[in-house]
Amino acid sequence: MAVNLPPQYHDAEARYKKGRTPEEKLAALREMWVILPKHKASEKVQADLKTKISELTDEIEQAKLGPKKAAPGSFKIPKQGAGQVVFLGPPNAGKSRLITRLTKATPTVAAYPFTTREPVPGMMDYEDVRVQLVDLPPITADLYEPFITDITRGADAAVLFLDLADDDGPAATQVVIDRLKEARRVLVREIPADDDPTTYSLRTLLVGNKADDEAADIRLEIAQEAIGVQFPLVVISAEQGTGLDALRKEIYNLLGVMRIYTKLPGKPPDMASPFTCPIGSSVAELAGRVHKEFEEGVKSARVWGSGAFDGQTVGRDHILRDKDVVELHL
Ligand SMILES: Nc1nc2c(ncn2[C@@H]2O[C@H](COP(=O)(O)OP(=O)(O)OP(=O)(O)O)[C@@H](O)[C@H]2O)c(=O)[nH]1
Ligand SMILES: [Mg+2]
Repeated sequence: MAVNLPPQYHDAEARYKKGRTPEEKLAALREMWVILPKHKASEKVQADLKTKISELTDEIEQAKLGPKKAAPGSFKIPKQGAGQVVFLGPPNAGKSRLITRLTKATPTVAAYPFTTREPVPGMMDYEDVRVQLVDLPPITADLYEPFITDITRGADAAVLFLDLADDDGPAATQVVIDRLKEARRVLVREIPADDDPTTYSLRTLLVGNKADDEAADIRLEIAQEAIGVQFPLVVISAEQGTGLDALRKEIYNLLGVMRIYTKLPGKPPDMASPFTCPIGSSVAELAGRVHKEFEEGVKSARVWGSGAFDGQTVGRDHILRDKDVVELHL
């Protein structure tokens, strides 16, 4: 779908390109954001613009902190699988223990706080897809690794930890939420439609861990009043392995993606390795996932699956549904 951009947008874009300082560039980007029509056809442009605004805002703020406090090397974790989900939480809440339960990764698990110092990725299997989980260092009022700001921008969603074996658990999780907000990372149940481009909202699932503790119920009640209402909640014991099936499903759901199986003409579909794309994606968007150049090139498709579709030919703008089988015609 083509996006018709008003002439003022192009003027602002020219100012962005000519901008000599990050501040000038940011001002132009903000103008572009205001002018940009916000609808489905412009989603890609919106996303690119948001990323640029967010990156520049971070750059300007880190420069203000001076070279010493600015982020050292960044730890970029290349995305793999259906999406990337970061683990955020206070120290000792069981983030690393849970990663060892859900993936083959082996970060150190220890009975003292501040064990994890660097991001550790691992792949979680969920039915026929894989989701990338990233273990991170803890966040407290005094400790916030600057690279968490970078990593959370790249992530698709977050799991926020609540330690049900610690009386200070609910308060410690609230500190995590507040500290991230200072870094313009906002944990939310759903991304708001009028999302502020200078902040980065992350869809978040609250995980109450250590449900095996004898006073876990009381702490859960306290937490539910304070923070439980802000997010969907899953209660687990990483140590005993309870609640993990429900958790896998909720983590996958957080990504807001659907699975599409592709086939070649005259061949059976490839049911072993589906493509994943955002719920509501069109034939053209799926084609772009299969191969970058296919997004422009795809003309039609045959679709099996959703309701009435049993091999019907549809256009490139046809919206696909979860578990459709699709044959792309270029
Ligand atoms: N009782 C109980 N203990 C748990 C559970 N999950 C983790 N633990 C223990 O809690 C301690 C901390 O676990 P970690 O996984 O290292 O915690 P973390 O959140 O990664 O900690 P940092 O790396 O310091 O942020 C360890 O002693 C774990 O064995 C659980 O479900 N129940
Ligand atoms: Mg850890």
